[in-house]
Amino acid sequence: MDPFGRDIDLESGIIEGASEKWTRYLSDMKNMYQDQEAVEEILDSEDPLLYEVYEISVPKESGQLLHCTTILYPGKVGNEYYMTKGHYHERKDTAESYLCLSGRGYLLTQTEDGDSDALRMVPGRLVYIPPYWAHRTVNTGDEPFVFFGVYPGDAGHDYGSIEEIGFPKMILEEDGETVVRKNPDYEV
Ligand code: PAN
Ligand code: ZN
Repeated sequence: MDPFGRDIDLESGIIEGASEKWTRYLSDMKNMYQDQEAVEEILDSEDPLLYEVYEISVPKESGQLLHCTTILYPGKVGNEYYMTKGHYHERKDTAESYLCLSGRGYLLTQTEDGDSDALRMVPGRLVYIPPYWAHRTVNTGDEPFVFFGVYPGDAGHDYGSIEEIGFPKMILEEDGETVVRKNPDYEV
């Protein structure tokens, strides 16, 4: 393959040109929110789009780098903000960098040994996800939360354990404030 360039709109996160795009709706991750009554209530009337991911197509091979933008929309399910599913990389020894382009939110991380963290993301802030750390993002603002990510081509995504156990920390709105709380349902 030859070297190439792509244009990324730093506000909207849209990548022009030959990129792949995928989307996630509430129905795709309805069991991952704590307030299941709130989930059912929303799904009775609509199935909101939670986020879109634009990915620049390169071979998913060792030595390549994948680049993508995520556009995570604002909203809540009960008092829990819209979030991504979250995953470990299939090849667990692969890292990832996220650069926040617009909006605001949090990066939630965890390891299989039970370590966890919550890092704030604002435009211009880079967060680094070392190998072996699962990662999820949360939109705590009123605007789309947009970030750019780079990770190894052969990393792959493993959603399985996160679908079952979630993350140790949750980001909630309480009395108009954004708070980081321990996930009461989390068990290793
Ligand atoms: C990101 C994520 C993206 C969507 O590109 O894939 O933000 O989150 P989920 O994949 O957890 O639904 C990334 O971390 N890639 O490795
Ligand atoms: Zn990742």
